[in-house]
Amino acid sequence: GGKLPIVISTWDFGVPANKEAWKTLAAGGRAVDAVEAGVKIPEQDMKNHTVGRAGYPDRDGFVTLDACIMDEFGNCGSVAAMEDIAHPISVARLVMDKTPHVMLVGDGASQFAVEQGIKREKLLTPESEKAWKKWLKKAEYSPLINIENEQHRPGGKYNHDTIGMLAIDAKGNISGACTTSGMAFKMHGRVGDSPIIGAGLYVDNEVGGATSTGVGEEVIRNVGSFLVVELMRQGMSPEDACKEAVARIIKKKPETAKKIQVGFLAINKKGEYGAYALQEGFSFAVCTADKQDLLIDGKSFY
Ligand code: SD4
Repeated sequence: GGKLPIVISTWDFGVPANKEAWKTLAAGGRAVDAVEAGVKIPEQDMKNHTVGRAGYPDRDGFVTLDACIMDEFGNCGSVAAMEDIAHPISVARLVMDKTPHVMLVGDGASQFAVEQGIKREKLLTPESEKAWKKWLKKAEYSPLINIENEQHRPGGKYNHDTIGMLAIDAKGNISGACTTSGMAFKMHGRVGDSPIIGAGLYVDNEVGGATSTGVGEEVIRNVGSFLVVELMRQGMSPEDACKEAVARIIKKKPETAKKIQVGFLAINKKGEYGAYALQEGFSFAVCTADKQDLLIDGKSFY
């Protein structure tokens, strides 16, 4: 670590997302603007069924999106279970910038987005609808452990993958963003960790930032991202802090922990980063002025 600016994000789709965020960082822009721009790439990707507009629906056929953003001043904004709006991260940003609140949910979030000039549109794509109808035949809710990207993992299947992104700008300020369509075929109204400040994302500009991906219920139970940041405050490295947060999940629910994936990604004030996950196969992308990397289980993929 050490070199600034830097942007890191979860999963293979973090690579193109980081590239977009980098444009803002390289131009001397703010980390908060970089992370918003970066995560919009997977949000708008029609092939991505786990984040944004092409996300898989819940079990009743509704696409409901969750996102949050947090800046270097401790400002934060979030939307949860929002329908009919393609870029939840931008609505989360507007909640942060334009309202006295931190979190808007459901219809209220969509209504606010429309008032801010964002277009209401149908999100369920023909492909997502087909996947949902196929799921309905058995209607079994059992999240897959991995999950990743056919591109690099032949045979891999998308089920749940959230983009969590953390950036430090040239001034040394830290911000983060997290956005997801949540667990595919979840119950209608279910909200995961991703839009919850402290669970799916946390930033403290004195210490660092953390974000999570995987089965959100276990992250919420342990206030995962806040825990990782607090452990770094006490002197742990980003990787050790992520590892300890994973250990808490195992300790609290050992049987559940065997069957699911949860991954944490963290960065400290110095720009050192690390990750740890319950199961193997967790990847994250790193972008600085001198490198563009994808790490899978901590090893460089390229
Ligand atoms: C959730 N954490 O809604 C999200 C889903 C997901 O990779 O990540 N996962 O629980």
